Amino acid sequence: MEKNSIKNDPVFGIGKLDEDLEGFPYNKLVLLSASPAVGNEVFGYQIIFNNLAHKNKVLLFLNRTSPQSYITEMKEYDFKPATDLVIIDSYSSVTGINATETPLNKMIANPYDGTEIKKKLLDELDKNYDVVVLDSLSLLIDSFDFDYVLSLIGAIKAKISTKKSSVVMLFTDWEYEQENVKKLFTAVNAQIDIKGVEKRVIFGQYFAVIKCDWVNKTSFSSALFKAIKPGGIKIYFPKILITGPTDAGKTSFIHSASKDAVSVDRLGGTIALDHGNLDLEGYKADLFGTPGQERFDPLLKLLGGEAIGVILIVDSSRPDQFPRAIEMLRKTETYGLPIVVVANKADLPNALPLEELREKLHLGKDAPLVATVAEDLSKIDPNEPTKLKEKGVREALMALFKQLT
Ligand SMILES: Nc1nc2c(ncn2[C@@H]2O[C@H](COP(=O)(O)OP(=O)(O)OP(=O)(O)O)[C@@H](O)[C@H]2O)c(=O)[nH]1
Ligand SMILES: [Mg+2]
Repeated sequence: MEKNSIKNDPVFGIGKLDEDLEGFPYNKLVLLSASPAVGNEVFGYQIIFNNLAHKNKVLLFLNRTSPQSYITEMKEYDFKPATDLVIIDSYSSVTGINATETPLNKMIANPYDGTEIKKKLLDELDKNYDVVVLDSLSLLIDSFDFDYVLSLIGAIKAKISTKKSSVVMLFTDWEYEQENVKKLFTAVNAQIDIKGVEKRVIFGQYFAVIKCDWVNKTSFSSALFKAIKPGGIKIYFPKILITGPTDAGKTSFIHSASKDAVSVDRLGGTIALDHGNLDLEGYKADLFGTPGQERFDPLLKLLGGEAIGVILIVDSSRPDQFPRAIEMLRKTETYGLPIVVVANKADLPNALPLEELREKLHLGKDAPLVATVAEDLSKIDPNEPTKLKEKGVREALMALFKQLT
């Protein structure tokens, strides 16, 4: 047989989806449904790349662009597809691109001939592909109509039910008639929406599992993401606030967490804000740091707006500042958001032990509290932020990311 036990099942190759959906079993139809403002093609690139990397056999039905430009785009995300990707090219022959049929490149002679497309695709499915990607369903709907596409989906479903194959279909909802869209959603085993988060402006994109019939759950999570070149889909937190009393080490933390942070500082104190972005274990985040001095408090509410999580930094040796720390959560209006408390300056002789800090800060016993300390004590300059040891910084960030996903 063409499959054996060492073969991998299909994967999404997008950590959060593979985790939440407990993998990607055979005989399933998955719809990735995007709103027009948000691109879904990178999901296709990533799924194809990762399945090829897992030695799965992959078929791509391509009608949105030419195979050449599809592969070029994939490479820009650092997805260099193995040479064994099979493509049904339902694009080139209308553009006059001179494309010839090869074992890897199957040509649709007339992309306006629904019968040809259906026959070629279904015949190809006999060859036992682990994963089939249809890019794009919306274009098929536009070229033909919903009835054609629903009957094609029905035929694909029947075909793969006897095979070790699963299908991913990319769909953009161009405000089609809702009744038709509903039929489409009903026809698939899993539906994943890809949308923009709109709060005055689109400030983020998220994907959300709407249904999945092979996982026994009543509700699924959603995740903010960003498509990065190179790198692909990363879970992305557009705004994490770093706040805390003056001199606690907020600017130091942000510069230690990101390579290219910028700060508006004077004489060692922040007078406007810090900003940094980071890339850690598949997560991306933008960090915004507040000043600590009270004379800048009018900025706090502004800086805290639309934050989705907060890291509160305190100086472990300054319990006198703890009430101010809590007050800053209120002033930034981030009280109640997912939080990690960072107890910095663990090196100082009068730094309090973590348990005492927890009590004095009125933190519950499960609230994440992480100690951090300067990397090189001999280099500390009272007028400059300093680099903190990576371990504590990473631990604090991961503790927050865990709460956010
Ligand atoms: N001893 C010690 N000093 C530290 C540590 N971390 C930072 N510092 C020093 O503490 C001072 C304040 O650090 P910053 O990062 O500027 O603090 P901040 O919270 O941004 O301060 P403001 O912006 O004024 O509120 C600097 O002189 C740092 O070098 C640490 O772990 N140990
Ligand atoms: Mg600062």
